[in-house]
Amino acid sequence: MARPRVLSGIQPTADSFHLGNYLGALRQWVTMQETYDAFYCVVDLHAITVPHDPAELRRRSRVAAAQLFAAGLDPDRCTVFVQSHVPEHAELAWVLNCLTGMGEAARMTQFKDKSAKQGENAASVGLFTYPILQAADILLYQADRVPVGADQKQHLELTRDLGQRFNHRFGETFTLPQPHILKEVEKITDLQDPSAKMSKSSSSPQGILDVLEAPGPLRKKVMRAVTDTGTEVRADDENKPGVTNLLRIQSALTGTPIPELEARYAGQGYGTFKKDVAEAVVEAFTPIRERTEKLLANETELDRMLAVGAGRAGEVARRTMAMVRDRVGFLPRA
Ligand code: ATP
Ligand code: LTN
Repeated sequence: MARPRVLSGIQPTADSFHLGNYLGALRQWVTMQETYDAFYCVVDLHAITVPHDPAELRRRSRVAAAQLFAAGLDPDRCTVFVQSHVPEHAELAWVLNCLTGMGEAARMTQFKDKSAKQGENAASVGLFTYPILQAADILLYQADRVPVGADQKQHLELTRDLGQRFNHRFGETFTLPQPHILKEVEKITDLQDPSAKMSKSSSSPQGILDVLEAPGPLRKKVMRAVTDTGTEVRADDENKPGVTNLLRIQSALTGTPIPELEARYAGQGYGTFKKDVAEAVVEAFTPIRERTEKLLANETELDRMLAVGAGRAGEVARRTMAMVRDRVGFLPRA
């Protein structure tokens, strides 16, 4: 029997991925390549929904791809590609745009947040239709599972709704995907503001742990992370959100259950605990940073790996799109 399919994407909108991307998404991508037919893309079409610089986008797309390989995605086990290399993403997005209600799109909370940041009328129409392009990414590959962080739940619901609507109107065409969200790491928070998710577009660089950052600054940021009143290392989302976030990080990185960590640091205060968290982060990131640097030193080879990925992704995408064109009623090209 064929393996179930997985697809996910990540935006090349920063010079490095951060710990939230790594724990919330990337690590699952690496695990899932073993048991799924996996497709992972650097979503550069999504990255231009906000103002951008072309040279920077080109650089960041390569840095993003290099980090994916460096984190453990193996081109022999999964397909890694750049979204704009497969034009069917934009083509399917158009068809889905025409199936989406204005009100339905206007309810997306990420659009509301991001457009509010830019000033109401400054936001692009592309930002408005961002989740519909995301639905196209997923449906194009007939994905069964989509590993993401908790912030993507609503976009996954829209994807299922659009897939179902298409199937209903035009005949069974798309697999309806399930989100794959790991509860323990679904929302890693900002080290300076434990009420906000760690985010590339966050205002405080002190609150973000970047995968490509040097050990010195990483350690400093963990040591300066906002903790809570008291001295007890204990998980308590309500009263100790800062410490709880660090416990989740430490537990995910070392594979030690949280109760065991609580027992280990009992009576020791925050200092020793934070030092150990910092070491766990440095240990996880250092090999990825080193491999990323190596991959970036040979752009020709990196671009070749991405071309192989685009070739494989394109085959699947063209198959789905041929079906979609026919079902929608577009004339075949003679
Ligand atoms: P931005 O904040 O600019 O939207 P981002 O940091 O959320 O960017 P994305 O490229 O949008 O990064 O997300 C890539 C993946 O990482 C998604 O699956 C997303 O859900 C996940 N993710 C992002 N931030 C976190 C976080 N703080 N905790 C858990 N998962 C996260
Ligand atoms: N919107 C997503 C990125 C994304 C994505 C996808 C995730 C674009 N296309 C397809 C999963 C599947 C985000 O993480 N902000």
